[in-house]
Amino acid sequence: MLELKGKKVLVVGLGKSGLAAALFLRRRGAHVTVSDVRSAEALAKDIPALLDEGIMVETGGHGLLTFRRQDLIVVSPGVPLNTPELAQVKSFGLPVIGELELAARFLKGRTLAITGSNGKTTTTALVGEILGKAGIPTLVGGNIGVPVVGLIDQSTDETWSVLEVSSFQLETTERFHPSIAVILNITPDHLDRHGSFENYARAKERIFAAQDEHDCVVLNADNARAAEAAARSAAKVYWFSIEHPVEQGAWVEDGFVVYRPASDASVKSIMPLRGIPLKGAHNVENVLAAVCAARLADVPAEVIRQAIEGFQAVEHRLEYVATINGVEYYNDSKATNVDATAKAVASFLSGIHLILGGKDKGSDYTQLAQLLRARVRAVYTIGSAAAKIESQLRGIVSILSCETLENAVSAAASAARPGEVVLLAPACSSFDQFENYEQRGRVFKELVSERRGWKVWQNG
Ligand code: UMA
Repeated sequence: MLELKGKKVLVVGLGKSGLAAALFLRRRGAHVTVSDVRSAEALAKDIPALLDEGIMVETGGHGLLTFRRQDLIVVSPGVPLNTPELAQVKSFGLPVIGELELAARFLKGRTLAITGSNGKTTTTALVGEILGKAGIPTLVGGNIGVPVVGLIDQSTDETWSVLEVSSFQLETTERFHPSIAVILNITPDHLDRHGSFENYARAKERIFAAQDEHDCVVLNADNARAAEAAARSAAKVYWFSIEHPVEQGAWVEDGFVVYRPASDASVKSIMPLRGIPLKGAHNVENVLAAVCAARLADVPAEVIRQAIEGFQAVEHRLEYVATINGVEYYNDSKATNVDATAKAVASFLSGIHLILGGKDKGSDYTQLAQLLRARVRAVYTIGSAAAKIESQLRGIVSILSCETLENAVSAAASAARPGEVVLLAPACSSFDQFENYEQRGRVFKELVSERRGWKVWQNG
């Protein structure tokens, strides 16, 4: 276990992870400093609690001296490792770990970790639900919004921690060792941070770096880059596929989700596809991955079926909002990359009014061209990525430049006819206009609700 007592530890970034890590480190006897680029005013709500605990706080930028005076640096996932101060102290040999790695050194019990470019929050929530229904002491956290250090005190030797882990978190892991690791898919995302698709994919593969032959890894047989990772894994490999049977793992056969624990074992039916309450083929993949993971954690098939049938869509993931004047509104604010948007669009056959835009991450929006042509009536652009999206998609689909989400909802609602869909699946991050994707999703839902009020008032 990592010795913290009396150690000087710097926490970089004072978001959810940084706050939780700083308080944890302090309770374990470390001398803690927190450094954040935001101003003291912007961080005002958290600073008093930190000062009360005897934690020092540096705001408005990172000071090289602050970084140099430490024994250990714990970095928040959103802080790039090429941040100059970090890069410099790293080159001096100072240990730099992330909040996930810190937590992994103290978390008791076993870990089931889920990564992927898309679907990881839904799958994490679903697996957490299944294990909980099976009576297993389960904790759920990670990129889903709950820092993993916050789970440590509740964990026991019997606990399964079901963790959503991102490439940002995996970049700084060393001994993070899940008993079961899942890679749902690897498609381009966060290229601005990782520099290339291959760097990003390699960060994802770190999920199984510490695993051995006693552990399991679950991979998507239909996603080329995720499947390729098998060659570098020391763990037992299980597969899932919506296209064909797999040697060991889960797939779809004659309208049923089926599972086979080993190539020489018999195939067991888990549930009918129509029992899955979530929209879209990508959610069938998420269910297949969850079935594999849960079977590997020894959950009986019947419990898995019941838990899946009772599962509700997670907020901001293709979340149904309302039907107003025959037009359905869906909030997929979590579609923060091109692939996620493609999956959301593919969940509806036609008549889609699609809200796209936000902060660009170096994405190629032309990859949406075919789907947009076939299914989307109009695109409504918002945010700083609008000009790039418009230039890449010009001539493919009708595009209306809206700047704000408010304008986009209003324009889409006016244009949509009964039976059509207004879909927020922006393919970009939210940070240019919103605090995060959750706030963007909430604002969308409020704007939709206001329209409902307006219509009622008009009719009345
Ligand atoms: N900051 C600095 N210096 C920098 C950059 C940022 O000081 O160079 C500061 C910011 O001013 C801010 C803080 O760092 O105060 C933010 O830290 P953070 O971005 O790590 O945010 P947290 O609130 O700690 O949230 C993080 C994850 N955020 C990111 O990975 C960007 C959350 O995932 C996660 O839920 C949370 O930890 C708990 O584990 C969000 C996310 O967008 C949902 N994840 C990406 C994704 O899903 O695509 C990976």
